[in-house]
Amino acid sequence: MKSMNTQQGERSLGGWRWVALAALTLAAACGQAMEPGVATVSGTDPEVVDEAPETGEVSAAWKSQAPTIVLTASGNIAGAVDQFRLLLGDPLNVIPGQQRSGRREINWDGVPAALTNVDTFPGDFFNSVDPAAPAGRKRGAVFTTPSAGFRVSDNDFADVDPSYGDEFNAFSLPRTFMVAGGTTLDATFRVAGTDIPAHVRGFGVVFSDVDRVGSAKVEYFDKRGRSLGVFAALARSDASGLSFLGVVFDQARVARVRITSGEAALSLGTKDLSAGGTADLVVMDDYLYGEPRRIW
Ligand SMILES: [Ca+2]
Ligand SMILES: [Ca+2]
Ligand SMILES: [Ca+2]
Repeated sequence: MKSMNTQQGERSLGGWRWVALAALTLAAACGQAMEPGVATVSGTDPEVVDEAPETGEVSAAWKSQAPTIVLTASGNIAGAVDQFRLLLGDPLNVIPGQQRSGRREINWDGVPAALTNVDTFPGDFFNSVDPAAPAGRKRGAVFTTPSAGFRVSDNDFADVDPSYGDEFNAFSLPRTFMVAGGTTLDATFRVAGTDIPAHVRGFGVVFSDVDRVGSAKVEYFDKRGRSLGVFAALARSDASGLSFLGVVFDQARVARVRITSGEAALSLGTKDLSAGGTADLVVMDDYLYGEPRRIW
């Protein structure tokens, strides 16, 4: 990325693409979801960058606003998810406390049966601060929602409405995730296993059954609450119905993400757009994010 001087570079690799952005050259586009493959960045501020992102011949302005990488894919997303893992870095961290590098992941598949297929999945399940809790519950991500709660499913939500079993698919089997009674949630970060506020380099999410571009999107915010941009997932493009959206910044600066998953809440009798309904219903699977680092 260090040699990139144009305002936007893009290349497609095997059905998915990544887009590198020079934030300083892009017009602000607060609050607007991007078109497929066309990324936008808004609200970046040189003050939030406290170190030069790259070596080499770069302008002062460039140093202050390094590129953002947006990775979008639909259909067979496995390669894109692997590429996103590389962008976030190895290893996959599985122990509490701030690690020097790497990333964290949540695939929901280890959630206990008692917290599966109910609307009471705790938003802080993956950042327990209880010393007695297992390491697997200390991943530094906390979820909040204005809606009723959260639900993890092991049947693609077929127990909510029978039509959902065919509608949705897991990327990692068998469990998927959704807001209960709504479509939006916020994820914030902590030093894993603590209450210490943290931020991450990037965040990505797998969506299932995006029929309309814009119905599934992620907005990124810095530690001061300023938007770093809104990015929309691509529409589904094969029988799996999966889409992936991930954004990586040059350094830890994402203190919060707001995820919108679909246009309506799941409920008995509410059909997807593709099944005679009026709203595009979407659920989620894997979350991948950079190692949460303390906000100073
Ligand atoms: Ca299914
Ligand atoms: Ca899963
Ligand atoms: Ca849908």
